[in-house]
Amino acid sequence: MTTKSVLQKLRASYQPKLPQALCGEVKMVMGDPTESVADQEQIQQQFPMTYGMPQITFVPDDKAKKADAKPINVGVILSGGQAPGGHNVISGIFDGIKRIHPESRLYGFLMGPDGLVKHDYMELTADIIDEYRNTGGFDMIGSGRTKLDKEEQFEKGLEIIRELNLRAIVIIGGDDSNTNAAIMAEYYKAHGAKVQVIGCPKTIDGDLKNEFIEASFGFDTATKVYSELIGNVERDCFSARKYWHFIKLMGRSASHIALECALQTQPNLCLISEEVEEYCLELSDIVTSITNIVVKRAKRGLNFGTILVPEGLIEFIPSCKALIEQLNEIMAKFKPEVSTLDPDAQVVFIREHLDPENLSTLDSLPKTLGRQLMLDRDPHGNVQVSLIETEKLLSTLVKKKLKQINKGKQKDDPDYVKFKAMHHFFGYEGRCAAPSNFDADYCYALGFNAAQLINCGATGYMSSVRDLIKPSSEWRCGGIPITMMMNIERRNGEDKPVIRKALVDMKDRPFLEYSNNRATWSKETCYVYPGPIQYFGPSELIDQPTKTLILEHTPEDEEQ
Ligand code: FBP
Repeated sequence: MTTKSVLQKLRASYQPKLPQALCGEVKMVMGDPTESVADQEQIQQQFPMTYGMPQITFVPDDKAKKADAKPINVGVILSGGQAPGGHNVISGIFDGIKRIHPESRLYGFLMGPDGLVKHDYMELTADIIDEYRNTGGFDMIGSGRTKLDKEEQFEKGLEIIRELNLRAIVIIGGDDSNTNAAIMAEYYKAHGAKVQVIGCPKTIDGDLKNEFIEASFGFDTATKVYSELIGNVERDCFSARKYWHFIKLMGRSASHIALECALQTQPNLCLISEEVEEYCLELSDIVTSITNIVVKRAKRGLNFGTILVPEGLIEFIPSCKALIEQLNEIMAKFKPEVSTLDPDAQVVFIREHLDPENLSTLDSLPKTLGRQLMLDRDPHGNVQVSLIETEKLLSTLVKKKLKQINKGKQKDDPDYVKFKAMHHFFGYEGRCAAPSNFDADYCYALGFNAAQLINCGATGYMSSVRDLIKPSSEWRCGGIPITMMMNIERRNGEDKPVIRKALVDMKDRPFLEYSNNRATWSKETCYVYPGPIQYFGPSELIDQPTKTLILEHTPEDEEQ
């Protein structure tokens, strides 16, 4: 028996607010046939059975006669990195299928997609579900990053699906895992296996979003946790007035997390990877812009500051991007050869296969960074950016530049630029936090909605809950065909159909809000201290969604 904190005990009784659309009997409304966001022909060719399906919307239908419902058995998989609210998606599915029929059963596959292939599972009964309601983490059944896209895996899965008489599998994951959900749905449909596959949008990174999926769950809570921490660092920084804090933030490729945290905490600088790419900024340009801010503040006696660095930055610096792309190709192509070599021999081998231009980029980077770029990719072919210490790289290069600027000056000269750096990486600190009210409600609705999608026979769909800045009772629920979000991208040295990642768009309001304010925030000290997530109290304190969501979905003329 584990000891529970007071908050855990009180939070267990929180009843997530269910959208009105899902409170009683529902009617399914089908939209028009759909198309993928790009590369329509190729996507259609690869998904002949599930391409073009209509969008589904659920509307309340009190007059609907309860059909002769049968029990539904469902299997659930948590896939990829942890994100606050995963347990509520599972409890939503559980309550959803139990409402359809009290004898329905839910099975959790253990430690991610591997659990399905290895037939490692547990039945999730009411007492287990109740233990985990409104809690952070994925520890109810564990998670994993195994890529689920091979015929053998699907066939192994089918054995246990048949044994447990599962009507559906729900995959709770990010863009890669939901891409695999679509591949799996297509495979089972094409092979006449009567099992449905439904995806749920999870990732703290916030990059699984589009017109129909307004947010991935976990982004709200994680950014609130990081913003609390950044606010605390800023206040320390403003109290001591002697350090520059370089704070790297998770988020893999996209800079949504860094941007949201910047909007919440108003640091002196927030680098946005997408902007770096747009303006073809090289590492030296970034270092110059940071140094300029440090020097300007120093002139006003402000030898301190806070800088947010998105963890994927390095992949967006054009020369580094070209280098990483070629490294990805080489490492995928020569995987068997490279894996037998010791680390030093691996570096020699890879260097020998690089183009001269990429080799010279590699040589211009500090040795440790070069090594970090050559580390193993994750099972989906991504560079493990959380292992790359960009925050330290930047502060070291700024220090070097300041050394030149300070050359010939004494430390007590009035124009000597003082610079002491501190480093932080906030990522794992936020992924398992107790979900905010927003994530607790949103996740529960996603799960409950997934049960409805299963009940209406959908497969290859993502659970979609929209109108998220409205009160949760007004949220719109339904399903979006996963193929609709796909395009073709280069992965592991091959062209693959994948869900298009949503990067920060510089025309969108969250970025514009930052760029309109950044000059003031860099010069002055405008820090905001958001404090910890609150779970009890007035609605304005406990139910606020992210600034990103509000800016993206509130028409400008409706803003107060
Ligand atoms: P998902 O895309 O699976 O949600 O994971 C996101 C993430 O938290 C990234 O922000 C981070 O770069 C990565 O996972 C870290 O991966 P790991 O947990 O394997 O160290």
